[in-house]
Amino acid sequence: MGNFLGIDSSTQSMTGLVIDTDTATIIAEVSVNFDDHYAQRYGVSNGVIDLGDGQMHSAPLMWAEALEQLCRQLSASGINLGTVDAIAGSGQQHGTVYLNDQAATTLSGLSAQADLAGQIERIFSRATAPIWMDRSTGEQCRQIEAGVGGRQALLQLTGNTAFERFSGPQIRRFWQTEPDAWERTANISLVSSFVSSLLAGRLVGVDAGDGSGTNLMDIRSRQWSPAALEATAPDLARRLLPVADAAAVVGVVHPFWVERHGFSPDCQVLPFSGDNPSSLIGLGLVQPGQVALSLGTSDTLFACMDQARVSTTGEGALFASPDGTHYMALICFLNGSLAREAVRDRYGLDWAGFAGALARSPAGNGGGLMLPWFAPEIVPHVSAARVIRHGLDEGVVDANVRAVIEAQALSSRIHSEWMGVAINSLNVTGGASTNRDILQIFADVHGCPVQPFETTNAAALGAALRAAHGHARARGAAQEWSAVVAPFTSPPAAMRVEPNTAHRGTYDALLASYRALEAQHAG
Ligand code: XUL
Repeated sequence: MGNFLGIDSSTQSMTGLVIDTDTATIIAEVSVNFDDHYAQRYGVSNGVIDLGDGQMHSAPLMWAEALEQLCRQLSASGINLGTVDAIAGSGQQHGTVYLNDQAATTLSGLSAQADLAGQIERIFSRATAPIWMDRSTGEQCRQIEAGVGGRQALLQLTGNTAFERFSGPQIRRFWQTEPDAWERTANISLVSSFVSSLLAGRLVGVDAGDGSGTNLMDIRSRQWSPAALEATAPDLARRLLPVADAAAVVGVVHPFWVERHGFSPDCQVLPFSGDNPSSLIGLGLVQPGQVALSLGTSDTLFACMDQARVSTTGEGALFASPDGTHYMALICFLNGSLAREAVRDRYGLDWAGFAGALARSPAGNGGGLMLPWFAPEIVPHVSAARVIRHGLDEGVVDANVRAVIEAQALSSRIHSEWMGVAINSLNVTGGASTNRDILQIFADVHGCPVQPFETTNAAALGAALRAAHGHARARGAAQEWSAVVAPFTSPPAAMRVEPNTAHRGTYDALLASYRALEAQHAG
């Protein structure tokens, strides 16, 4: 097939990853760190401009500079950009870019004689872009929910209740607080669609994956919802481009990229998606029931779902998958490594000691349970830190170590039930995924095989895979998604941990008692 470039424009950096589908290898991966290059010029720290009062913004012009820098770094790493057949990408979700009526003509008329940022300086109706870390829109969230008939109505319509970080509330706040600049706004882009527009030299629409992080898109029809637009800001329909088909090539790169950076004039551009939907593809989750769990400070669960089901109690976000048919659930358990480390430190263990304690203790822990809320929990909602032990003596080291892991596995099962799809494979990434006793507990609790999984940048890889898929489709040689992702996302089978069927009864009983204990203390 060829070489495909995936670009992830994230909060702190922009990453480019090139895959060669003939050899199924990643042939380049480079990153431009925003603070390293642009801290002075754009006033960013960790990629973010803190404007006070919860307003967290970034600079779209900085992303344009980074895109050129990324191309230079890819070339310097030995990649001939002329061999790239197609480019797709992803952006940090939810951030909004406000463009004036000069944007479309400026983008199409770019000259290769000058740098990109200098030429597009005047296309913005707002110099900065609020991003997902913004916490200034609480009031707007409530107003939008009320405008569509309430919180549950917005949830059912768009797949999510209004979140402060989502695009719709950001847009509404801009309209309310800067009406003059709003009037000068001809188009609103997301981070993802802005970067793909720079490559294509014209305004590219938002894909359904990122569209579902706006509170503006009908999650089932994958079109902007007139009711949600109406509840958000006036004349929004004409400011948003139609939702783009993530799998359809939008055109070739603008000659700017050919002349200045050596891309082929035939190199195709696809719509970009959000970083989480893109990671779904990069983790290989293209069949319902395939799930990945990333064990970090917080544990994050990504799942591929067959239908747009929602959690009525707010236990996760729902996005459309850029594969065009499926949906994804994103569930964040705040007490991940945070809780594992708290237990490890409480008993003066290192990780080897922690693993030993797990290995020595019996499945089901003799019924002993812990609610490991060392910090306020997101899922289930727990407003203040508390650690509850039930049938568990705080003094017994091994049982406490087992209790924290069993709690996390049980909680991940209970709080993914709303997806309405049985988990049939679980890929676990992150530091703790090398511990086979941890994986065994997850396998036993979920009753499915669990595999440790090393990832690079899953969002950038997902984008490169989308580029490969879109390129084949444009040539009339469409491939099944599973065939596209498999060569890059299949963990080695030798590492697989199978569920121990002898433990099924033990964990069924423990699940019931954990559920009851949690119901008593959560909130
Ligand atoms: C998801 C979210 C973050 C950003 C980070 O809803 O807000 O994960 O996408 O880039």
